[in-house]
Amino acid sequence: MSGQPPSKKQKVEQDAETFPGFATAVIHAGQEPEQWASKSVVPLISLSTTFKQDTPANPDPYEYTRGGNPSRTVLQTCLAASEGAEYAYVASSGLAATSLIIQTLKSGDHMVTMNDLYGGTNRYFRRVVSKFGITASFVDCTDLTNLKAAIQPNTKIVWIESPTNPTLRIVDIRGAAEIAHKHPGILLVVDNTFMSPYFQRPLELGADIVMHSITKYINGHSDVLMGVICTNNKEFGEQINFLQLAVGSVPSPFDCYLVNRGLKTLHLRMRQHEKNAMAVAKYLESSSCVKEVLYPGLPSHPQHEVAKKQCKGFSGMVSFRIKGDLQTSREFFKALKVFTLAESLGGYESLAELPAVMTHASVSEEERKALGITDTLIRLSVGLESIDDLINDLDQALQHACQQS
Ligand code: P1T
Repeated sequence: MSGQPPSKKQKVEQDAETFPGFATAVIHAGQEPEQWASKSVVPLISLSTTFKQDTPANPDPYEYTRGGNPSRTVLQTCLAASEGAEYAYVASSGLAATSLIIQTLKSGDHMVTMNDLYGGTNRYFRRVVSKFGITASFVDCTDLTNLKAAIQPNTKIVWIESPTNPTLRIVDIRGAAEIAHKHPGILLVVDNTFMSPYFQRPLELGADIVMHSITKYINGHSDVLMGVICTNNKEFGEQINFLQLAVGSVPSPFDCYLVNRGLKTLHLRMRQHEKNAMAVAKYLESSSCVKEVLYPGLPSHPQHEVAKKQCKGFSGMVSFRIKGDLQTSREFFKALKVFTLAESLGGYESLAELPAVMTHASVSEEERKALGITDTLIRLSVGLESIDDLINDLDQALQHACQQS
């Protein structure tokens, strides 16, 4: 060390550490070799569905894998540490995690939810949850007065996604928590999938529950479907722990092993996703074939200031509106060579998709129109490839698409 104050560049790199000790937590929390007779440094995959008991009804500590499993415990401990939470519970998909949270409600309860949600979450709330006597108000929570006005005497949950999928709207999480907590018994849930715990920790902003589709950034390798629920609320955690056993939507030990492995590089991956996404967003803003770029890291984003306050970075998701029509979008996808046309996000590989007909096809046309999910809204999950290759790929595909239209 020179003893000189850090240069601006050094400072930016230091700031990239986000939460103190994050990297150590995702590498070491829950991984103690002493928990295994072999002192294995890499956690074991415990495939057994059942565990020997010395006397009847005396688990020590495991009994049957649906209720608990050593590989799951390793992962849950590590995930809890990554979110700064006391408790974490995994489920067999992001939507399975969502459904466990909803199963803590009962008929007659009400929830307030964001109008702009992942299409599958929207479909689950509108077409499944509604059948069980639970009502929901879908409101634009980017304006907190809408959230405040939607609360009813029987409201039990406020559910937000921030940033939203696919329009990357940002909700002021601190503000939402303040409103929810004015009413005893209301819990604020944040779907933190797009940010990962590396860039955003909603529990520290006042949320009660964090949910992730682990399938995305946390696993990061597009080879596992899984979800997680993190909380500091002991009573709520106990209910979810019970539901894991009672409902059974738990992931396999092998999948737990894979996610635990992916988690070790989350901090490194997220930094590079963000670097690449920022470069892509700036390139898109400069392109004459692009009408609008939606990326919370750009000063042009309507909630850029809120994002700066509550996130430690802006992640790797970028959406944009191509000039033209559905055919222009189709030509763009056809010309892509490095980006792959596919649903999902958060893996090391770059993906592109058309939400209106893919991830959000189940959202009604009217809702899509109101949210701006049109035939020309394209969503990118910017991966970890060489940035010049990503930008060149987008550039040639945009030029091809613009010339055709
Ligand atoms: O696919 P699953 O693991 O069940 O997660 C559901 C889910 C929940 N929340 C958000 C914000 C999500 O983006 C998703 C899944 N999303 C996609 C598959 C997608 O391409 O957007």
